Amino acid sequence: MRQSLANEINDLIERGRDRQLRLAVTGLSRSGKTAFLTSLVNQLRHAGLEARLDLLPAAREGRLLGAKRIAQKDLDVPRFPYDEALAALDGTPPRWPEPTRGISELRLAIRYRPARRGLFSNNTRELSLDLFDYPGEWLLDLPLLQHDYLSWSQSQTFAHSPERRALFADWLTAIENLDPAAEADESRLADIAALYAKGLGHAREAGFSNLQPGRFLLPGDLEGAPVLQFFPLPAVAQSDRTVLESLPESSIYQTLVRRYDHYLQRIVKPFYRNHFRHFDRQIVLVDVLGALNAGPERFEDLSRALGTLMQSFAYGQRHLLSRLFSPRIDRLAIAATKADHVTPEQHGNLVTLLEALLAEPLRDLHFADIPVKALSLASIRATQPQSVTQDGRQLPALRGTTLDGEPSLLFPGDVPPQLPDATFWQRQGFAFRAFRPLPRNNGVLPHIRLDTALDWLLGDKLQ
Ligand SMILES: Nc1nc2c(ncn2[C@@H]2O[C@H](COP(=O)(O)OP(=O)(O)OP(=O)(O)O)[C@@H](O)[C@H]2O)c(=O)[nH]1
Ligand SMILES: [Mg+2]
Repeated sequence: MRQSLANEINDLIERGRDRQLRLAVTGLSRSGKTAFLTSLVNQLRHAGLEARLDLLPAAREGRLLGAKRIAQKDLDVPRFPYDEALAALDGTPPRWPEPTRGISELRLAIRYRPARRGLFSNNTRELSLDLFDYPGEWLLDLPLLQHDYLSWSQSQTFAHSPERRALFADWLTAIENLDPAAEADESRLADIAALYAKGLGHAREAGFSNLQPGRFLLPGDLEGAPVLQFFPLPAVAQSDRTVLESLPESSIYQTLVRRYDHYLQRIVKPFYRNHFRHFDRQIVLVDVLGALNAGPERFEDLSRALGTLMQSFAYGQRHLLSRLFSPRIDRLAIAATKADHVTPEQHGNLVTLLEALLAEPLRDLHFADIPVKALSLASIRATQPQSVTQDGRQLPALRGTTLDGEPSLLFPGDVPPQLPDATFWQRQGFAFRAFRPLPRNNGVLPHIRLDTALDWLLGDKLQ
């Protein structure tokens, strides 16, 4: 206890001196968090030497001296597998880093020379940057903190989505005649929970994002534990709360309530308390192109998932969650990742589309007076832009190598500048394929605008 108080005080002093920055890299699964972190470490390691960070003034002015990984604070959290990620990217053929299965941490010491020289003109300074990585699926649990079992059940509607209903068909059949007041049967509940988890898995494969609880998709060490054996009961939406609450302890309803509460108290809350508090800056990574590729229903689903997710971050004092999160994030970036999937003249549209997708949370952030920058980036480039001549006209195209090793030259399509209407999907849609990452150049991962993101997120601390 005393030790942790000492740590807290130490942290405060460090932050007071402007020497420590905690950056939350937030994004749903496959949004590009691990690629972003890997590239961030790689660029900062090579800053001042081989890295191309012209849009970061400290680098451009030759003041950024590089970065080094240092011992992290929480010794019981694994270290971010940077070397493994690089080994995959350096492989023959180059591979993308593996999807993340657990939490890992990273602390970087960034060394720089201040812009204004003081009395001791050659003094260098250090900024320590704390980062952590986690499976995107787990982030989806954040909105659960705003719900109790009943309101969560009520929020799980399937009525408006025939596609979702089809994906969850087995589970929906299993709960059709389930009486919440009936005596709970352990093995039956376990079977139904397994069907629910299977439905979530199908929905994820089909490209949906708004999937809860996240641990059902990636249980980690909780595989098979009863705490993961619950599911919503959409049928209770019309029921009276007091009637439900007076059901016996052994009823299905009360059993599910207990498990949900346990999940919230023992899994979700500690996860956020230990890892999502005390951030100074945040970058929200969004795979806009992936959602565009997947079709209209998934696109709306992503917008909803991000909306509820960002609402849960208490930037002000309005939320119940402000007790869990300190409202310290004073600057935020939102980024459309994998921008190298489209030709450069589409990047502007990608940003306005991202802003449209996040319109609701952006309004809240504006209200809370939090400065936000929207941008598109590629943490690790996989394509090269190239112009091709067709019918005497110069057209932009992309050259890359598909994951199967096929060289490919294509124009992936126009990105709509606003939320697309039905005609967009009918007329054109959008199609991109995954490409192999490009090899490192002089040890540095090729990127697009990672320096812009770094400048916004930590440039002022390097002055
Ligand atoms: N072309 C391109 N593809 C990228 C880029 N960043 C990520 N990707 C692709 O997106 C996939 C997911 O990226 P990750 O960084 O693993 O995503 P994540 O957010 O860590 O995902 P989880 O660990 O599952 O939560 C990668 O395997 C790549 O195929 C990029 O800058 N350019
Ligand atoms: Mg990851």
